[in-house]
Amino acid sequence: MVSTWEDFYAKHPPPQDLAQNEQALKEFTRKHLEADKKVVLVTSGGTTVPLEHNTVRFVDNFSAGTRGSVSAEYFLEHGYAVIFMYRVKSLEPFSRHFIGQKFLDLLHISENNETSVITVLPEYTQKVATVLRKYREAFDQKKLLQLTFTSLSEYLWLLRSACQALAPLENKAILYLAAAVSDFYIPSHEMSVHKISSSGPPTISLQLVPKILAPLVSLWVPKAFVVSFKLETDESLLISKARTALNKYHHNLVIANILQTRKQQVVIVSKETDYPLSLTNEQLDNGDEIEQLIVRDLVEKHIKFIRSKEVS
Ligand code: PAZ
Repeated sequence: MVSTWEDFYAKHPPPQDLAQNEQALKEFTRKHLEADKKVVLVTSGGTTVPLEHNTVRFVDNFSAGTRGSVSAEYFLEHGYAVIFMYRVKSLEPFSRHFIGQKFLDLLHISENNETSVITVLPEYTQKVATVLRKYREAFDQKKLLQLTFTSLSEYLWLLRSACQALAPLENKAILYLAAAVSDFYIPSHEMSVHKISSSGPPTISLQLVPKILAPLVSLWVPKAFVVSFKLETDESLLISKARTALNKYHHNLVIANILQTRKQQVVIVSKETDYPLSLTNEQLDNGDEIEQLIVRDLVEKHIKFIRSKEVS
């Protein structure tokens, strides 16, 4: 059985920090609306579906947050203000360059009169400086707002609030929905309160998540430029599924990708056309990022979209 999106919101309470996030969203979008800036909402990372109310176990969706965090940086470079809505502990713009041990490898420690002096190794100084400058500019000039979710329900509540805040920007807003959102969930009233016992194999019944693109496109941000992503593992289904989504939800674009090749190739699918964007093996080895091509392509399309609305 599929419940409606209204049902989902009625049966799942909002996250505790929603009011605070809504305030931040309101201030951010108001500032950029007044400055006549374009704003993009980038969703990134996977949602969890808890199996218990006191959650010990959950079903997760695959996504490292690379697509979203890299794209957010390129949108900033193109002059967009960015709302980056991401899964807790997935990759974030700027800090993604220095994750894990890589960060410690950048540093040098020397002892000086019992004082430890830590510096960036000379061979990395330029890279750190470049990233740091962009990071400071984005935050000091309030061009980047970061908000987090973990579970499917938190994601859906925050997404709706972000859309409500973006609606006044009309066609100046892009929705770039790169998060990997679960298609299945356990309704709140069917979920075990405590940790499921392991004394026997559990029977877990998942329901379909209502398709949130429907109200998003038709009700929440009907004037925005909406881009969804389609991830498949079977190449023969990719384009047909992307097109089906476009015909069903009437949004602007689907970016289709295959799990194993997603960093090297995507297909940009609109109602009329589809074409690949790709990197050669050499470009990939050099550290080029396919998100640079994706964002450049979208920015051009967004400019045309805004112009088309001005003349019509
Ligand atoms: O986050 P990541 O770079 O590891 O992966 C990106 C992605 C594959 C999750 C994204 O490009 C995507 O396709 N998102 C939508 C997934 C879906 O069909 O639900």
